[in-house]
Amino acid sequence: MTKNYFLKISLLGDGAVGKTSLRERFMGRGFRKEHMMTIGADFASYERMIGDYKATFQIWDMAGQETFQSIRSRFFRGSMGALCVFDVTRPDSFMNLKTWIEELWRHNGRGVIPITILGNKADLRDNHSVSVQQAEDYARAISQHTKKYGFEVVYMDTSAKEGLNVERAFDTLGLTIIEMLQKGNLKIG
Ligand code: G3D
Ligand code: MG
Repeated sequence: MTKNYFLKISLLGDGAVGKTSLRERFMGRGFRKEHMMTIGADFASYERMIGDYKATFQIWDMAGQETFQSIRSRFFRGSMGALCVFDVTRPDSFMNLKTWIEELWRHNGRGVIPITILGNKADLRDNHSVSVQQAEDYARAISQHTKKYGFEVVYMDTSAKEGLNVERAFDTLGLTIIEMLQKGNLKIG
């Protein structure tokens, strides 16, 4: 019997960058979600094969409470990895990722856990947008720090609207978490 990996993944980033849209695009609209009122968040589960691995994604999404610091720290508790989302047309949402990621690592209870950086709304990219080059440089800089924890950080352009790289984003993060679990680099429980 194949082992089933349980993956608790958080979606983080400023309001309106497209977190909920990415999740809906990944899981389809008919999924069941539950609301955790105490932390203003929804979570939904989704089973899926990543290559030869069987994975159950439990995806946590903030229900419009992105600006409340106290809620943010509780939201991250128990995460095993995160998709860190900004909107390519809003450079401020890119700048703010630094704070989001610091909070994730401080409050999840396992320390420096895997992340993937997503520049969403790539379908709207123009000359004023955050460039792929800028975002890749940022991911490379963070990787210098995370390498010693056993993983590297990748950047992807996404579009929840057009479906660009949506499955690839979740699978890449999922696979990184599975490899960390296999190597014993991620605390469970
Ligand atoms: P959030 O969960 O991060 O707050 P949402 O963001 O998923 O609610 O998305 C915010 C708005 O951006 C929504 O528009 C949504 O349709 C739009 N959006 C999300 N992803 C994309 C994308 O990849 N491309 C484009 N063009 N739009 C996107 P509305 O108008 O419904 O508020
Ligand atoms: Mg949302």
